[in-house]
Amino acid sequence: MQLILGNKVYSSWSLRGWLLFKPFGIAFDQQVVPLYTDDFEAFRTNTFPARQVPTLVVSGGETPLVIWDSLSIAEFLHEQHPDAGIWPKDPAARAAARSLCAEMHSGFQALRSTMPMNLRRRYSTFQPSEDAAADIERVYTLWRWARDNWGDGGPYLFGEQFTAADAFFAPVAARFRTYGVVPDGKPAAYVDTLLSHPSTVAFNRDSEKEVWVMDHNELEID
Ligand SMILES: N[C@@H](CCC(=O)N[C@@H](CS)C(=O)NCC(=O)O)C(=O)O
Repeated sequence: MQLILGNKVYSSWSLRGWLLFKPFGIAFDQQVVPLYTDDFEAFRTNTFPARQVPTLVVSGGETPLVIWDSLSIAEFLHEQHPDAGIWPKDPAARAAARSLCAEMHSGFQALRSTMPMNLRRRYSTFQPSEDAAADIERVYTLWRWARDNWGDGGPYLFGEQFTAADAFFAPVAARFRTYGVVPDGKPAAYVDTLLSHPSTVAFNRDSEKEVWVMDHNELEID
């Protein structure tokens, strides 16, 4: 299986894709293709019909299988490795985890557009817009709700085991660090948990070797 990723500094969906493999011990090869470059256009041509990263290419069949969306990758890996713990075992928790991922996938527009992931930067003067602040509050609400209902036995949203829901929120934690968003209480501990997970740390370490700069992901503030 080859996982095609964008620049690790900037690509939040690539971090999600990475965290669907690494924490679960699922083996994969990776290829990093910098976003919005000729190489990215070549990736689109060569990996039809994928348009975005992360994209998973599964070889071994008559033709390679192309899976080009993080939720589809999560479901495919869960089918291949049902005991890996990608989704919680309990059906109610599993449905909740899927709902959290789906909301991350389709919502949080203000947070995603005005606070682009940038693992290199730390801003001290950033002020979220009203809409972004509402998204941030919604994130806290969802984290508290999941942890209050299922999080008792451990540091993750569903307790002891890191799941896809944690993978989907890890880039949000990275944004909070970059933009100086400091939650109170339990959400703060959860941000630390996500950022100190060995697989997040490994992704971050890889990102430090990258030299590409995407101007539209760089804010003109301190
Ligand atoms: N729905 C996709 C979103 C992926 C996505 O937006 N990827 C960005 C990089 S973070 C991308 O490939 N952007 C290039 C483009 O849209 O042209 C998923 O869940 O994987």
